[in-house]
Amino acid sequence: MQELKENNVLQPAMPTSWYEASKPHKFCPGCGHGIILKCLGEAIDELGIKGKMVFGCDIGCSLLAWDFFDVDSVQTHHGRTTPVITGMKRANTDIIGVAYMGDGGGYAIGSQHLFNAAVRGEKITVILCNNGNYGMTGGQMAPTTLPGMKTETTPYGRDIEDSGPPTKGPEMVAAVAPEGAYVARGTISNPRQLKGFIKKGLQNQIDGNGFSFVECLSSCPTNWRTNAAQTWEFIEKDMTQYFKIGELRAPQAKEV
Ligand SMILES: Cc1ncc(C[n+]2csc(CCOP(=O)(O)OP(=O)(O)O)c2C)c(N)n1
Ligand code: SF4
Repeated sequence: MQELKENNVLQPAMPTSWYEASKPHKFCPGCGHGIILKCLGEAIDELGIKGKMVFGCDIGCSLLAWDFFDVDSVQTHHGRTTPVITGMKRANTDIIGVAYMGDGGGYAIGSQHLFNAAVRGEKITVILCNNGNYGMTGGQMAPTTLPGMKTETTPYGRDIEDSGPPTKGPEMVAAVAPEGAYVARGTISNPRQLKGFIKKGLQNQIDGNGFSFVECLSSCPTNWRTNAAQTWEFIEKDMTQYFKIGELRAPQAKEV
């Protein structure tokens, strides 16, 4: 959808849950964070939950979203977004709490928080951006770096004999979360589907069912050192081959 701005230039319509004064956003050109946050913004709009939202972002490039939404927001220590949002939700069960983080935050330094929140079935929604590296600090190896993938700390490619295989977060969460969990993996290369997964993850919290987790395959062209075509190909061919797209746990059959 397009809308005319005051200067008569056509602009893409922004979700009303976005904070317009903070745009243009601060992510690099071609970064997937913006696509994930657009999906989240549209999902918030469509569910009509803007007034109830609390958005938490992590350290890593997700922190650039600290003023992204026109909702109560908090920026937390590395990987601690999950327990911070958990505490807020426990203190006020009326809120809809979203913890947003990178794969470094969620699967390395914050993995204990993600794992235990999932085990306890906390009624929050965690959205994790999997871009295969530590983006903000210059592209070091992350738990999700693919076998053979070159990063700043794996200049000859990730050797899984040394570091083990890449973490499959949704599979881990799906294995340990109690009944009522919603777990899915989407990709920025299919935003319509990704928005649907995020919407179901929010609806699951609205319904009070249990823990919700959506991993989003994403791009980091700055550190991957890829052009637009190479970026897309890496997500579509390499990432989705290892990280399978789809829903792993879905307690509700109803449409949202
Ligand atoms: C305790 C701690 N250790 C290390 C850092 C440095 N640090 C900041 S961002 C970051 C990487 C974040 O990567 P990821 O979570 O994958 O998010 P991305 O930037 O890729 O979106 C690291 C290691 C830190 N801020 N705090
Ligand atoms: S460094 Fe990577 S993850 Fe961070 S804003 Fe730039 S492209 Fe996005």
